[in-house]
Parts: sequence; structure tokens; C-alpha cells
Amino acid sequence: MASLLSLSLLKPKASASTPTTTLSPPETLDHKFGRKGLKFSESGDIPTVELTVRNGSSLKLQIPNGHITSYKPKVYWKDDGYEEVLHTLAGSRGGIGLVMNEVSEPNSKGPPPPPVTAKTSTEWIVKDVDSDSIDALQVELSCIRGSLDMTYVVSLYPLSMATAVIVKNNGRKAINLTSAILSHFKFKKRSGTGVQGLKGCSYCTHPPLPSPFEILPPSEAIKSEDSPGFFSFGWEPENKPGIWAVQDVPITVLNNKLSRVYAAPPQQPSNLFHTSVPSKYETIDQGREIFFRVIRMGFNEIYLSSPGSYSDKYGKDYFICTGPASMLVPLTINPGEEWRGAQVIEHDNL
Ligand SMILES: *[C@@H]1O[C@H](CO)[C@@H](O)[C@H](O)[C@H]1NC(C)=O
Ligand SMILES: CC(=O)N[C@H]1CO[C@H](CO)[C@@H](O)[C@@H]1O
Repeated sequence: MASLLSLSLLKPKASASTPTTTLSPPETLDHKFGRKGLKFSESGDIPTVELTVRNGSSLKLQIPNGHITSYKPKVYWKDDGYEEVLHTLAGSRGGIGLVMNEVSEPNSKGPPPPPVTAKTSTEWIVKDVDSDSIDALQVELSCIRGSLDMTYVVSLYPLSMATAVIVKNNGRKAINLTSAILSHFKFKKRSGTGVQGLKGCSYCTHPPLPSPFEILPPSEAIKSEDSPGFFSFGWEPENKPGIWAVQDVPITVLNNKLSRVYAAPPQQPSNLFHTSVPSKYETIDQGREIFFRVIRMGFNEIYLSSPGSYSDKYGKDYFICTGPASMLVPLTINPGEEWRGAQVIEHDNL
């Protein structure tokens, strides 16, 4: 995995293993890549790998769609001190998903390419694995989509996890992509949900990127909630899409419905003084008294949404969807060029 080492988050030592071709039956994957802390299996019909480090923190990754369905770090000093971080629904929705949507040429004739759906989405294969004793585990997936060569590296450490993506354009034309790594964090109570660290940053209401992993589709995510009812204290309606504002409070309260992108405004109005998009922010779950830091690398923007009263439609748990993104300003990857981006989720609840 030598090529990945320049992403400083990847702590394990590089092993000089050569990339191997896929063998999809899980018995074979386990035979080929299985080792202490890495277990390949079928979960439902979907080949899955489960990563577990020495202190018991674990993560589940579905291989063909690269979907992380569970992350259970050790957060308390007791034998069974693990808490599920992710909100995942049946049918590979929620969890953590990598979204990569190609932007069609503005002047091209004919209909735009169909949105990425579970069926048209990329099929990932296991390219390599790595481990450093059993305090760091890494699975490297790869796939080819058109002229793009994509690598997705999922790493698990005792107190953190990371997802990193490397996209190389092997074609002869520049390609524009909108992209995000979207995590659905689960919360104990709607009233105790927020994030900290976005004060001073400018934002506007914006739908999420369409993704096979979405819980609320983009059209629903930006619908406004009419009556916040019980949670109405201090409630103000969200701005309409396209109107920029600067967050003036340290904590973004996520009891109500919102869907925002935090970014540099396209044309900077002179009256809008804002700080640049932070490289990290923290989720606050007051109900469980746990916090997770979300770190952004490579991407330029942050997406953040909460379902408010709409969460009732999607089970009893409350959740938010957030992560690093490049959606207002797409990434341009020129022929022969490579782009890298990553997200780290870490905690110091112990
Ligand atoms: C990609 O983005 C650049 C810069 O925004 C733009 O000039 C170019 O036309 C776009 N190309 C395609 C294929 O969309
Ligand atoms: C409870 C427990 O075993 N916690 C350990 C998990 O691993 C990290 C890093 O090795 C340690 O710092 C914790 O003490």
C-alpha cells in the first residue's frame, strides 16, 4: 500500500504486497485476505468484512458497494463499553457511504446521465489488506468506472476510523465530479443533538448529493418543516436555498430539520464576514454523553443535515447526515491526474 502512505492518517507500516485480482466468493476472500482482526463473510447476500482491533472497537464494511454499515468503538471504560455510532437501515441506507457523481458537460445535448443508483453504482473488489499487529487494520477496495480508477481505503484504529478515496483519471478528457463521504450518525434523543465547531463559517440551504445510501432523498431533505411543535423554543425557519448566512453560534442545534452546505460563498458579498471552512468539528450526543470528531481532508466543503420530525418515518432513532463534500464546486480531475480526499472519525470519550 505504498501509494497510500502520503495520507498521513494511514499509520500502519506499508507492506510491499502486490495488488491482487479479485476472487469474489467470501470463503476465498477469507482464505486470501483473512487474518487476525479481519473476518470476511456473507451477510445476507452481500460479501462483508468485519474489522476488530484489540480493544474491541469494530467496523463492518460491505464490499461490492463499499458501504460501512456499523462502527462500534470502545467509548466507555467497562467491559461492554461499545456504542454504535452509525444509523443504518435495511437495504444499505444510512451508515457511511462514498458518493461520486460525474457532472455532465454543460453544453451536451440530450438528457443528463441517470443518477447513480444501487444498481448502476460501482462494484468494488478487495485489492489488499494490511494490519499493524492488531491495533490498526486496513482494507483497500478498488474499482474502475469509465476512465476513473478509484481506490477506497477503510482503516480502523482503537479510537478512530478513516475512509480515504483516491481517484485517478486515466482518460483523455477532464472529468468533473461532485463527491462526499456521508456519515449517518445515530443519536439517543432528538433534543440533545448538535455539532460544535462551525461558528463563523458561511453556509446555505442545499440538498444532499443523490446517493444510493441516502435516507432522506434530496427533494425531501430540503422541504421545510411547518410546525416544530415541542422543539420550537428558539426555532427560526431555515433560509431558502441560495441565501448565504454566517453561523454565529458555537453549537449548531440539530433538533429541527435542516440541510446545509458549509462552504466559501461563490461570490463573496462584502458584508459577509466568515472564517474558512474548518477542518474538523464535533458531533454532540447529549443523551449518551458521547462526542465524535469529524475531520475533513481534500474536500472543500462540509455537508450537514438533520431530519427533525421526519426522523419518525425512518425508525425510532434520531440521526444526522454529515461529512466532507465537494458539491457546490465540483472537483476537476485532469487526464493523468489523481485526487485524494478523506474523512476521519475519532473520539476521546475514554
Ligand atoms: C468542469 O469544470 C470546469 C470548471 O468549473 C468547467 O470549465 C468545465 O467546463 C467542466 N467540464 C465538464 C465536462 O463539465
Ligand atoms: C479498554 C481498552 O482496552 N482501551 C484501550 C483501547 O486501545 C487504546 C489504544 O491502544 C488504549 O488507549 C485504550 O486504553
